[in-house]
Amino acid sequence: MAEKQVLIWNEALETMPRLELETLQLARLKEAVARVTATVPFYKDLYAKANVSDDDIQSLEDISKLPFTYKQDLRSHYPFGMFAVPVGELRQIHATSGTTGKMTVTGYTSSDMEIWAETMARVYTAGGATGDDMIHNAYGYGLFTGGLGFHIGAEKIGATVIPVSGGLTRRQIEIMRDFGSTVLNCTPSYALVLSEAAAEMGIDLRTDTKLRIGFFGAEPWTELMREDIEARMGLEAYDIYGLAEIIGPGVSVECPYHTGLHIAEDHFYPEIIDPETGDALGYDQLGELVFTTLTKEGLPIIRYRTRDRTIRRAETCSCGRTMVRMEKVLGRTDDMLIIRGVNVFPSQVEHVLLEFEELEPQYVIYVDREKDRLDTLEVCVEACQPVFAQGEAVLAEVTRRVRAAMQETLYVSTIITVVEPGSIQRSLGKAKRVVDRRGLG
Ligand code: DLL
Repeated sequence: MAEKQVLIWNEALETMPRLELETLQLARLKEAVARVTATVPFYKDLYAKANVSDDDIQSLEDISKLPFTYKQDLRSHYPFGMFAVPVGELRQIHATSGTTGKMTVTGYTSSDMEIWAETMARVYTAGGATGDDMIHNAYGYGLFTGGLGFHIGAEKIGATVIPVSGGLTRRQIEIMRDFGSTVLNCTPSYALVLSEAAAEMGIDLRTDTKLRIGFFGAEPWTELMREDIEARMGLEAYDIYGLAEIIGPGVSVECPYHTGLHIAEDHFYPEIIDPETGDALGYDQLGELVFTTLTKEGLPIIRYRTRDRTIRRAETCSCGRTMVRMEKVLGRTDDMLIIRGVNVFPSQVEHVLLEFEELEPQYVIYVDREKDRLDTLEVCVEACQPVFAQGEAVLAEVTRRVRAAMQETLYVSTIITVVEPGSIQRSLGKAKRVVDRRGLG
């Protein structure tokens, strides 16, 4: 493989000899388990029931003696029940939407914010960004961790950040061209939308802008999409992964060799397990990613089931980092859909539909990603007979109201198609409610 220019933010930690790293991880793991047992009633009860404690952790493999933490645990302790510090010690709060309409809330102490900035500084540096860069940050600012996570990392490396957030696509193109943006942060699907808008405006992003690096994540994307984005934008595309429960963006990122995403293992301990049995799987085996935060104070979390499916790779990387890599996320073990970076659960859709007396509880969700377009979410649902018989004007009005209710719950626009009763195929076994045509996973 040809040699690449490699920059490393924190050489001492990111290239630490494995043995030293594992010693550090073990010490931090024991400490984290002791801390959550002392400060979070949920963990105190969980470990008492399982009859385990930090004393049982004598090696990193011993982590498998501890029970898992699930998204549902965070939901049932909404909003702050899983926090290990008084709310007043938090500096920032973020949240993501969920199945029951309840959000998953995460919070950061000063020290957590520092860890987040550090891991995001590693991300930028891994992709070759420096303090000289003009960073166009098109991830959404707000409760979503994308915007602010990328923002604090840009500040940390001393770059200039344009906090443009999402939307107003044409204006974004003008900003990129006129301000001289060199780095672009957004979801991969939004990168395609940007490139399409640029073409419509007669702007060639490869020659009319200074873009050179892109950090794309928050949703699954394929190698083909990478090639497409790189060709249209004239930049090098890096995959970045993370989740709000663990820290937000910054859990792992590619280096210039693009042979998987290096995990910030000194802060986030990764495991791969069999999602059915919960048993630990080794390197090179496909399974569900599980993370333990080793250093977080606000919302420490032990053995969190991410539901993301991937493979860990242990071979040393030409970039010199010793941190293990995970392959691009292949999809999820559960049914959560990610539409334009927003998490959507089929059960949320069902919940909205069942509120309408005018509808039958028969529906199919179609997810599409047409070439160069954002993901579309279509909900096809049957009207009940008396409503259907009233004709087009009534159906149009119902459609409008369902669309509005869906937008309010999902935070994403949907196409609603109300069809004749009986026209959606019935199933003898489990109903297939979701047809994902994006070809991922
Ligand atoms: O999406 C954090 C983030 C923001 C990552 C910006 C990268 C860039 P959540 O909203 O909590 O956090 O969603 C987390 O998104 O469990 C994965 O299923 C998915 N995901 C995140 N990054 C990637 C990626 C942010 N690079 C969920 N590839 C995760 C595939 C990803 N899926």
